[in-house]
Amino acid sequence: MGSVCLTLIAVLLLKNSVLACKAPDVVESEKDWWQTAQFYQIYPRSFMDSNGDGIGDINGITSKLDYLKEIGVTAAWLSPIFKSPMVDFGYDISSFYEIQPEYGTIDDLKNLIAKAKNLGLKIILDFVPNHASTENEWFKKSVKREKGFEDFFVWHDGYENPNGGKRLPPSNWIQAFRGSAWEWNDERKQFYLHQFAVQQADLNYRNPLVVEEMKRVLRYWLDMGVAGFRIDAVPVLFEALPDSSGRYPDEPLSGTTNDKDDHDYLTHIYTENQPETLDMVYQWRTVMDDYQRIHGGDTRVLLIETYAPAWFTMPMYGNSTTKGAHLPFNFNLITMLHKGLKATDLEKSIGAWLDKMPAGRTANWVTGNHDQRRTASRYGIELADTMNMLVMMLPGASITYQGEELGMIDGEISWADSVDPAACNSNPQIYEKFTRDPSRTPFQWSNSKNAGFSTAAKTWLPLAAAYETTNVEDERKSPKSHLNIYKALVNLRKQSKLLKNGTYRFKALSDSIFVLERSLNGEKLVLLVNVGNSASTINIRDFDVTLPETMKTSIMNVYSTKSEGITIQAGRIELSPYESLVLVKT
Ligand SMILES: *[C@@H]1O[C@H](CO)[C@@H](O)[C@H](O)[C@H]1NC(C)=O
Ligand SMILES: [Ca+2]
Ligand SMILES: [Ca+2]
Repeated sequence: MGSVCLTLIAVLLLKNSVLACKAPDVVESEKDWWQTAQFYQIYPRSFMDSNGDGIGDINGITSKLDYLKEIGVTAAWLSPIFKSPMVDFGYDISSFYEIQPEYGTIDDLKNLIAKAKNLGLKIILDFVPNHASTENEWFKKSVKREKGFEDFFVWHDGYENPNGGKRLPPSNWIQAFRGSAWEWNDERKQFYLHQFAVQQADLNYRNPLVVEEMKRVLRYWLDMGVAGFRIDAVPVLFEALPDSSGRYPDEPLSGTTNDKDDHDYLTHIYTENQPETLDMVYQWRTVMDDYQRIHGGDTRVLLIETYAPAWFTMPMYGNSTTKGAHLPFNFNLITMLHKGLKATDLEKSIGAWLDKMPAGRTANWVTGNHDQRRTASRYGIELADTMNMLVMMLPGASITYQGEELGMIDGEISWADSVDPAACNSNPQIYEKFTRDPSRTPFQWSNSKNAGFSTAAKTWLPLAAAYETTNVEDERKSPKSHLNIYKALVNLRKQSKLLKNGTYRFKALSDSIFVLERSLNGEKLVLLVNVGNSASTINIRDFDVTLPETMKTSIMNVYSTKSEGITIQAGRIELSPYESLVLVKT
């Protein structure tokens, strides 16, 4: 091989050809921006309020772009900012082409995108294709059967009730926020489908006019200069067709709950993960790629929300002939972990993505979002830094939900203060099981009034109690704060070719000790994690005999008593309870 190599160099007279002769795992492939990006989810309603009405807004985000830069963000994804009656806080869109007035104007958005661009930041918008608000003109026209809109939504007569009274819905399907997924419309005298709230009518993707209109929506916002989209609720895009008699199939009982209104009461074989949905995602990818080809500029990305099994999530990346989403969100660090998690759980959940991901695709890591309890509450504040370390050091793109960099915890929202339909459609006894309000409390900028989020007397959701110590201003001052650990991780990630291009190995060394190793050109970086509450002494050369005898500490979490840059024996590393530690070569 060596001589072939030399011959090649001699023949081609290329100075750098020697690289091509090394083993495949050391080729430093050029990566596109999104493949190593640090994505940051902004929940606009709770990020920053610029005009004192207690509600976050676009100008508030613009005023905090320096902060995004400070924490190393590549691209910020904004949860929906479109016109909406706010039944589901913007996920019920009454005009896909307009900005919700309380969030600002189109000009405010243009200003945000322009200022972000000056700082080298990209803005990504939320695309909510599955449904429109029943306040949307499209729905109103569909109710009236106006030409072109007759079949914009999923309509059905339902069935006569043999006992008399109200007509029966077309099938037993249940919506995400409790109760039937079918709602009677007395004007059109038919049921319409809503997989989410009654006010969120499912669009009919079997209608080519809907498909075209939604592509127009994508191009409209691409024209404003956005860098791509996060696509909401993709698995529920298509539903099964009715049979030849026009009857939609009932879904089978799951057997996991007796609560007949709970979405989990049924197994969703007809309302989720239908094959047509994959093709729609591929078509949206074509919209992105065509746009870039025509207008130039950087790759416009698609990040896809898919709470689905791997057999459906992985094909979202595309198949052998057609490209799909750049990044279908990897929710394994949410769905496969729980409080009291063990190192073996980490190994399983990480492996479940990396082992199943098709070759040549880019991984991504998510630990929280606006639909989940806060990471630091779900797994305990002990693991707040550890989860950030994993997200930043595992191969591929990282995704941070606003406040995770601070170790923000859930707010405590009473029944009276609850506003999330997932909570409000239940009752005071059970709402805490369903509510998403606790992770949506205002962002914590400082320990002053309303955590510096707003000057209003009352904010749209109450502040989380922890803001007096967990906030940007205070954490900036403390060297071992969650924020400063996060920033150190980001710096490491930005500087490290190894983290961008290196190979990976990971393993649970015991119930409580997890190790992740990244390697490139003989360089090695090790993340050691103790998820348990007792101290442990380990020999990481048992895991990798090629590791040097001594290594140097780099980044530690708040449970570590070690200092940065000290030399330790790889054969005998003492880890404190909950200690996480990044080691580099001396
Ligand atoms: C890939 O997806 C496209 C679009 O859905 C489809 O037409 C094609 O048959 C698929 N190819 C393979 C190999 O599955
Ligand atoms: Ca405001
Ligand atoms: Ca649907």
